[in-house]
Amino acid sequence: MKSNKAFVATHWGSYQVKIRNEVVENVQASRKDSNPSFIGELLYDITDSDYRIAQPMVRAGYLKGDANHRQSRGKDSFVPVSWEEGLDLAASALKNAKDRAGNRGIYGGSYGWASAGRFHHAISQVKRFLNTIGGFTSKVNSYSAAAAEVITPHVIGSNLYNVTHLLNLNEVAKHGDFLIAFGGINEYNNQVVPGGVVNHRDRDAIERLIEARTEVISISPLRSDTPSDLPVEWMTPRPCTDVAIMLAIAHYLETENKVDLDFIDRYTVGYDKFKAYLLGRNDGIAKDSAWAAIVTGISADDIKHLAAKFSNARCPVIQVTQSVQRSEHGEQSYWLAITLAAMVGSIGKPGGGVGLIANASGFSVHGRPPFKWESFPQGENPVSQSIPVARIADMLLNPGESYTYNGELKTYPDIELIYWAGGNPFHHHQDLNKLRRAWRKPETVIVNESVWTATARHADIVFPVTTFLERNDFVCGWGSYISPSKKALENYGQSRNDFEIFCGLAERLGVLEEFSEGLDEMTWLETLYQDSRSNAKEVGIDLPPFDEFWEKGEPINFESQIPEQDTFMSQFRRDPQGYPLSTPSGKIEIYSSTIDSFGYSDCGGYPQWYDKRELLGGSRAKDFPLHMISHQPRNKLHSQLDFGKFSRKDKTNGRETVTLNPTDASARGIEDGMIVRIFNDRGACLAGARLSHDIMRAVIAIPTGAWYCPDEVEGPESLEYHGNPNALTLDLGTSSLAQGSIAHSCLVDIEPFYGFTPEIDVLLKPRFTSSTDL
Ligand SMILES: Nc1nc2c(c(=O)[nH]1)N[C@H]1C(S)=C(S)[C@@H](COP(=O)(O)OP(=O)(O)OC[C@H]3O[C@@H](n4cnc5c(=O)[nH]c(N)nc54)[C@H](O)[C@@H]3O)O[C@H]1N2
Ligand SMILES: Nc1nc2c(c(=O)[nH]1)N[C@H]1C(S)=C(S)[C@@H](COP(=O)(O)OP(=O)(O)OC[C@H]3O[C@@H](n4cnc5c(=O)[nH]c(N)nc54)[C@H](O)[C@@H]3O)O[C@H]1N2
Ligand SMILES: [Mo]
Repeated sequence: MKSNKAFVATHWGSYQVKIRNEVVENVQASRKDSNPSFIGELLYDITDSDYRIAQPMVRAGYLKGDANHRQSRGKDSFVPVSWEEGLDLAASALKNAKDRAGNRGIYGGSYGWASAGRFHHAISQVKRFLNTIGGFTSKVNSYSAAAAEVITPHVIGSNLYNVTHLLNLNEVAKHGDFLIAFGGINEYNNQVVPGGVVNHRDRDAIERLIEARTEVISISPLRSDTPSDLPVEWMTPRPCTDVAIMLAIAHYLETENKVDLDFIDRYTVGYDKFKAYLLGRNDGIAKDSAWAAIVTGISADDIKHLAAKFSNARCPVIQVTQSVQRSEHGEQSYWLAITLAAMVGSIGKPGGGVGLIANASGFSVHGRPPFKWESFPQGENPVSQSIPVARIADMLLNPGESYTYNGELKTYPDIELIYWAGGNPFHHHQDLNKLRRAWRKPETVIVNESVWTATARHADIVFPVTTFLERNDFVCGWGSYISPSKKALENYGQSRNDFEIFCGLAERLGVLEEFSEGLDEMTWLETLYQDSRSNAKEVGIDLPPFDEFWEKGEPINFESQIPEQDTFMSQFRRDPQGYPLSTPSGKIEIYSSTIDSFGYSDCGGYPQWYDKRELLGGSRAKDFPLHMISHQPRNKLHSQLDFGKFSRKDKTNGRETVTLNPTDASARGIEDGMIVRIFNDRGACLAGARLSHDIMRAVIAIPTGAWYCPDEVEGPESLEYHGNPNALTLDLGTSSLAQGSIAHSCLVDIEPFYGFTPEIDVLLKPRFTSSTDL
């Protein structure tokens, strides 16, 4: 292919790309996108040979079969091998793992965002493959919102992702008059929608909010968490104290007789138990604004003022981002947000109520099509064992130990082999020093990757995969669009699609027919599309036949065909007996006897405040007096394409940029642009300082996504060179209930770094050894 054009689709938008001599020459967002994401700029660097993996690779110590080879994992050189050799080695490692530990000994949770296509979805690919060979230990829930995912079904009887449309910002602009946004309304997070997006509509909704003059309160440590042209009142409680603000509002409503008792009576259970806690009848502590002032650092008057406005609004709305629950006891903020909306009786009203994981990922403006988009079927997993996703390091370090999860007492399995495709645990997991230790447990680690991420560098066998520019697929996110994604480039080097890699392994393990069903890429695509088209037809939506869709080669918008949808909450509001919720009581559970019966000391029967290990104002803050927020990166998706020019231009002196308040900076002799060391007793990383008044005092913020680049030292004395905040974060579960990630609960300190500034070698190729030199 000398020069060609193709339409490709990603989690952050659809683009027309022009290719010349196998290099991306031009990237043009779809004409159907009213507010395209700038992340598309990263596509220019997708074939950069400095970062791509060109050939299957095996770690030298592993290939030699050293008895203590696991100790050098992550530090070793790699030996380029042929596909035959690599696949043979991986197939026999899988066989050996099964023999030694059974299929439970294979960890295939393989969490990650991978790419957006329905067929080449790496996680579906790896799971289907492992299922065909007898199954694997899997994972439940996400890093994004585990606490919310587990608590929400107990409280309103629904899967979290079925209730993201409970609150639509367009409806808020139409009907709502007062919105409290915990975690803000972050525009740049809305660039990304899981599974793809064609038209970014959040800007539209923001403009409607501006026009409607809806009063918005943003509760967040960063001013930039709301669009600069949206007038908001910015409140800055200490991070991870949102629950205290919510409790004080609830206390105000109760003591000022502002609770909608009819609503409470008809639609909820257990308010009395919660009320006794609010008033301090059990513990002698009223959760009033004076109490909340001590916890949050916001004055009691300001909290009361906020509560008064909330209670007097015609249609008050409360929304919580995922960030708010990605912290210790994260379950409570979601439970309380629902409780507050119930107390003012606005749940189920048009434009009112509660928005869960409301603003990020465009959830609240896209809605979901009323039928199922088919994707590459994962099959059935014969192994029933799974772990909460963020407990991976605990699992590896503590085989046989027990832990709690959502009412169950479970045991960590003994893992012999990890297979990862489509994620970057050495980006996404907390306390990466701990993960480095844990990662030595299995005998074999296999990773499919297109680039030399830290995870690829911590593998024994690395299979090079194509990117979405090198294969055919289609994408359909949560909106009313379906977009083709066409092969624009030849496969980079010897890379293959995940599908072909798994076909190669399946063949060696005698299950090829079962895995592939004898179909190739285009036949799978056609099958998945036609099955989805039949699903759409059942609800009266007409999509063109596959050939027509594929030949046209452009996104289709079927919005005009989507029937008006009643949310289950508005049905419940209209007729609570006719449309009960799927909770034990059929109502909103302000008190859950189910959760109470679990007997957890860190998540009881009604929403409440629990003291936290890492909190400003707490005892640990004497040693580490700054709270570190590690938020999503604005200019990329997590760690993807971090090496690209568009990601690098926001770095400072080549390292991730950390934002801090000038007062905190000057107290430490830190100037704008300086290289700094962020540290605590779990680890340290370097970063480039940026001073700003748009961040509250005693808080620093550093985006995630800088490829992890640790030194050889491990543990608290280690230094990460590139600015990866997970060198510092705490690896504990949200609570005994959900065991979710608590990335945002993290205290640190920061100082100027005057030492020799080390090279960021994760951006250099790993060391290679030729097989003859072994
Ligand atoms: N401190 C802190 N940590 C966090 C968070 C935080 O807020 N703070 N947020 C958390 C959240 S919400 C999330 S969702 C996670 C995200 O964590 P991840 O989803 O693991 O991050 P990504 O960088 O998207 O990793 C995807 C990887 O898949 C690879 N990939 C892409 N396409 C393909 C493909 O077709 N095949 C294969 N085999 N590989 C492919 C990419 O190259 C990339 O390396 O991070 C979590 N970590
Ligand atoms: N550009 C871009 N967009 C993305 C992603 C990406 O990688 N890049 N990732 C996507 C994914 S996987 C997810 S899960 C979503 C995540 O969506 P979120 O979880 O909402 O995103 P974050 O960026 O972690 O946090 C948003 C803001 O919350 C504030 N915040 C943090 N802790 C607290 C707290 O305790 N209280 C309050 N009130 N505010 C707090 C911080 O100031 C932060 O900037 O974003 C998605 N959108
Ligand atoms: Mo996420």
